[in-house]
Amino acid sequence: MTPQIQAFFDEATFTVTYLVSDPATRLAVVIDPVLDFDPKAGRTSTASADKVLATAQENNLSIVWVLETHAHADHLSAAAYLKEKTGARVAIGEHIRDVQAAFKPVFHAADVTPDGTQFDRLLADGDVLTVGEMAIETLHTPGHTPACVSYRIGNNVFVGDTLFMPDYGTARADFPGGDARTLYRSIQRILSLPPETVLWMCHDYKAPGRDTYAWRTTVGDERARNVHVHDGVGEDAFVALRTAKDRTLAMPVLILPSIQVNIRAGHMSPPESDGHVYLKIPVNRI
Ligand SMILES: N[C@@H](CCC(=O)N[C@@H](CS)C(=O)NCC(=O)O)C(=O)O
Ligand SMILES: [Fe+2]
Repeated sequence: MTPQIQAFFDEATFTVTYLVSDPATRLAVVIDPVLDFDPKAGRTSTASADKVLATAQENNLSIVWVLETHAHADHLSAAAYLKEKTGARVAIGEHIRDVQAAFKPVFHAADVTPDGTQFDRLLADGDVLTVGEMAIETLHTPGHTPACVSYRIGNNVFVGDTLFMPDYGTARADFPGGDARTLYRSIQRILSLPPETVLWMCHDYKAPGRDTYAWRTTVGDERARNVHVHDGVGEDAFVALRTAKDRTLAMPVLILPSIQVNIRAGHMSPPESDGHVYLKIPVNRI
């Protein structure tokens, strides 16, 4: 079984969304869909998600799951929109509960129960979703966030923000609940897969000397030349490098709108008494 994989790159947030389908049954999943958000105007758009829906329709695909690799801190999820349009169910790693518990007080979000019930399915390490002839295995790969998971479908692994392209390195580990040492161990787990395993990134920011975006690599390539974790880089050296780099990074532009929507499985906060929806900016909290 070879899944068909179509990638959609959102240049506003450097995010890659995947439409992965089983050619035999035309059943499909969407991994990490983006809801466009203009923070200057406070306006959403479904243009990016609609491209995924149009491609699914053109190819006669039924989207049955939306899979999140984590509660993204840099873009809003279109999971709720895709669910409304297709009836797909929404799944995420079970440790989303920890992320909800951490952020509920930050946003004083009375409606958010930190039990993951906003999602249709919470995935534990080793859980397998069957979609047509595709077996989608969940690998818990924490470190960037505590709830991060990767999805393995045969020879392909959708790694979320566990790894970036070899010339860029790895994701930051300084968000609440993030941990560089834990990230290193998750990365080693991915890199222990066969060298020909294909790895699909959730983000690409280009890299010095590279002027095109890229999101597909292999375990072998990462082991040979990932600038942060190639073979031979030990845990302590990685932790030192990652921690030093994280000290230089500003918060993502969309972290505040993203997290409050994404812990609600892509739903906005409930409308206020005037019927309108407001997102919050907690002051001096993160
Ligand atoms: N400039 C981007 C940065 C987003 C960001 O922090 N991305 C995370 C993944 S969610 C990361 O690991 N970035 C690594 C880096 O910027 O070097 C933004 O503002 O959205
Ligand atoms: Fe991320």
